[in-house]
Amino acid sequence: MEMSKKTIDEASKKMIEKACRDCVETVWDRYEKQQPQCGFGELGVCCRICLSGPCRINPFGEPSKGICGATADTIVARNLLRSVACGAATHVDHAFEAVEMLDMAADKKIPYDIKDEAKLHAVADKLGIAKEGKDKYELSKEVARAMFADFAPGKETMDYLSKMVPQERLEVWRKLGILPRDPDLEIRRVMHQTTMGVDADPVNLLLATAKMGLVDCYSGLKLGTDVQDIVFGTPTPVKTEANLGVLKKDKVNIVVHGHVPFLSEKIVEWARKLESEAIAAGATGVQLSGLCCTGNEVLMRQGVASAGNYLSQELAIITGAVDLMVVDVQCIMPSLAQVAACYHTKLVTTHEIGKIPGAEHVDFRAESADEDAAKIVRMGIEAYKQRQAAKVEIPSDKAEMWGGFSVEAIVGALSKLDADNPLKPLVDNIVAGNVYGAVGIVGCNNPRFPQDSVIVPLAMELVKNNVLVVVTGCVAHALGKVGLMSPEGAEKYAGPGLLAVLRAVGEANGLGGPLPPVLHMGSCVDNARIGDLISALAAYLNVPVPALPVAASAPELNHEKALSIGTWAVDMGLLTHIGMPPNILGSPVCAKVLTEDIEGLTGGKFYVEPDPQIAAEKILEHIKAKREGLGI
Ligand code: NFS
Ligand code: SF4
Repeated sequence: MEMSKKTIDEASKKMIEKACRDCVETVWDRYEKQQPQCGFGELGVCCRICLSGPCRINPFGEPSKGICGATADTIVARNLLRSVACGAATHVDHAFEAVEMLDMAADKKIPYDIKDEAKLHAVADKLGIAKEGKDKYELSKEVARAMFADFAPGKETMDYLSKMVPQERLEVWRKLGILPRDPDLEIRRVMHQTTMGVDADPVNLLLATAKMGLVDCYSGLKLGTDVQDIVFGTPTPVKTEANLGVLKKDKVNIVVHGHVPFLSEKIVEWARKLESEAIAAGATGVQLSGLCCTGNEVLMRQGVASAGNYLSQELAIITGAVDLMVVDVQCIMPSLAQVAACYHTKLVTTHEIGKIPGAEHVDFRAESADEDAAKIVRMGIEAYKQRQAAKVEIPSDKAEMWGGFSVEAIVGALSKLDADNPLKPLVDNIVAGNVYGAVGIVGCNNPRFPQDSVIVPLAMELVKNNVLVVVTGCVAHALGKVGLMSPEGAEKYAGPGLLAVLRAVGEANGLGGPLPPVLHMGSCVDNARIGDLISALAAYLNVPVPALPVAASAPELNHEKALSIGTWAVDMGLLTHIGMPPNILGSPVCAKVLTEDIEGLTGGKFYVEPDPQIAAEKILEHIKAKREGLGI
């Protein structure tokens, strides 16, 4: 496999070459060994839901049905629904743990405080909880109870949905019959609905899929984001750096990887506290960096540098300079244990559901978070002493990257232009055409695409055409590395209209330069922030969400989570670009409903296009049509 098929990132290229020299297998080697991948699986027409199977459908003839009689449409729709439900389950589980943390923090049972009272008050207001006479712990307790109540049966739908979304969306979803009751019931129901001999109707299965998108956001993304803001603080703009060049030769390098900030925030705290022990061990200090979404969480709130995205996780270890990588859940390649074994790197798992043979497991608990985090950081300092200098090669590549653009931070920055009506300057500029529209680019890397090769040109093209880009997830790391998330990136890449607006906001905020043209809104869970932003814009303009000149994109989607988030984006009424079809092409019905018919129901639809230039054109056309619809 040629290098150009693996990545477009210079640091990655160097480390892939080093992997070859060091005889270390990487994701691309395994990808190659999997070729050709199973055509039935790719089309989604393989079923192994019951023990009569596995069954597979021949899209060109016989067999046209599984042993039970299930058609390709049924099998594809069932498989998709299960995937989306699994994506939703990860976010719901993450959010549930966060609510448990909030509840324990309110009882002062764990060493986490309630940092953001303003956010706590904002959430309490939305939920209709009276604040008067309650301190932050009492109020947090009530808020946590209200959140827990969303996991119990008895309501038409979750409060976190009905009280948080535009009324117009609520009506659309009610009419479609896709309002979820509670997340656990709905996920359980999907398991039931998709087992052998229950639902054979692809349209009914696709409606359940749309419902899972709502479970994903309102019992997952939004709930998790709000709780994490309450506990750790709502992000504000912060400057840091991105790419493997952030690793430091003379420091103890600790990399956090995974998703949940309850672990990574404590690691950050203890890495700072134990700096003197690192110095005593012969290093000049501790250098922390992050991968994937937990990297985004600590980047947004603590300014921790980004080591890279999904496809860089093995490469970080291949530098030979990572002393310890600590992981929790999701997107962690099991191969990390084998890669770490080729170096001195300590790989530490921390979550009861996320163990990897070959890694050391530290049972990280909220109650003993300080002791556990200190222990892990000390393991890193110990490992540093074993570092093999001859194996260390850190690429010099890195770029300035800004993060921390929560909705609150964006509104705060805009309020410097208009204190009474902060959204007005943005909307006025959209109306005037200086800002042509906005696109949320989110999601993963996938070895089917050279790393970042769809993400980067797509973002470049949109920014050049005066589209404001907001990002989360692994896309943020990709665009940070190429300099699109710095003031300099605005000067270099933004179209003239957009640049003028970014300059005006930057100047009003005393930044001494423009805002970056690509705003980092956080982890994948933080996609809820993008939802809040577009809801605020729709409310300001008094139009339904699908009328806005905006779109969503997951150019290099990989995880089931990307599917559940994308489904929610379609529920929101957005054109949702994806770089590849999610194993559905074996069903003409599913493909047509998801890319065409659903638009008549929610206002949104999926659009599949692997070529970033073509995708950018289509997205720009879409924005143009929406602008015309608004008469601007
Ligand atoms: Ni999102 Fe984040 Fe990255 Fe994809 Fe994985 S880290 S939660 S799923 S691969 S963007
Ligand atoms: Fe085959 Fe039907 Fe069983 Fe699926 S549910 S494995 S199609 S018999």
